[in-house]
Amino acid sequence: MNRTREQLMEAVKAQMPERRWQHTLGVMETAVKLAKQYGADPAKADMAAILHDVCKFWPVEKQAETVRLNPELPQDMLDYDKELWHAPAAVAVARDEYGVTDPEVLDAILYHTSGRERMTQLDKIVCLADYIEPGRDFPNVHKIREIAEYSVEKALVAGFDSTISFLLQQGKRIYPLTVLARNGLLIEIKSTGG
Ligand code: DGI
Ligand code: FE
Ligand code: FE
Repeated sequence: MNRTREQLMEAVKAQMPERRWQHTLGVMETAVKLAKQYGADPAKADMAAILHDVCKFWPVEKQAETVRLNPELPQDMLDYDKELWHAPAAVAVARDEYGVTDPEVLDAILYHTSGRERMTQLDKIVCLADYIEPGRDFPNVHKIREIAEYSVEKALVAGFDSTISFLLQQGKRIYPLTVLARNGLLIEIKSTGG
């Protein structure tokens, strides 16, 4: 509790392989940059980015158990792909082990993988930074980085499109909030004349 930012970073780093820590550093840098560019709080973006994948390398059963022990977290994520579970688990860890109380930061962590229907500016920025941090490499990542130069919403739609296509190819189900997130972003883009 009440650790300095450096102590928090050490604690998170200790829970993952070096490669995932480098990803976390990339998300921090990118999220702060996007926050400044698109009008979110850079300190909140930094905090959410540090913690967003803290549980990624926990055994999946421990991730699921952590979610089950906290009924206020969205239990329905456990009915979908296990890749989603590290996000709600990280909220419990951020709050209970590292003393994070800011609901905006906790929500940005919670929805960093799935997105949600009415994404806040902070949600969008953390989710997009996770897609485009400099270490990321997947088909279309260059295109999404280009779009991120002028529209956070359009870039996120492109990110969700690639994730949804990937899930379809694998024959997997899609968590409904991802579909709602994409629909919501498309409506926002339309209403601002994009
Ligand atoms: O934890 P990271 O690897 O940094 O990235 P992430 O938290 O965005 O996790 C992405 C993975 O989650 C990606 O491989 C796709 C998978 N996934 C499984 N089901 C869903 C999903 N992603 C979304 N957005 N929606 C799903 O329903
Ligand atoms: Fe993640
Ligand atoms: Fe990540």
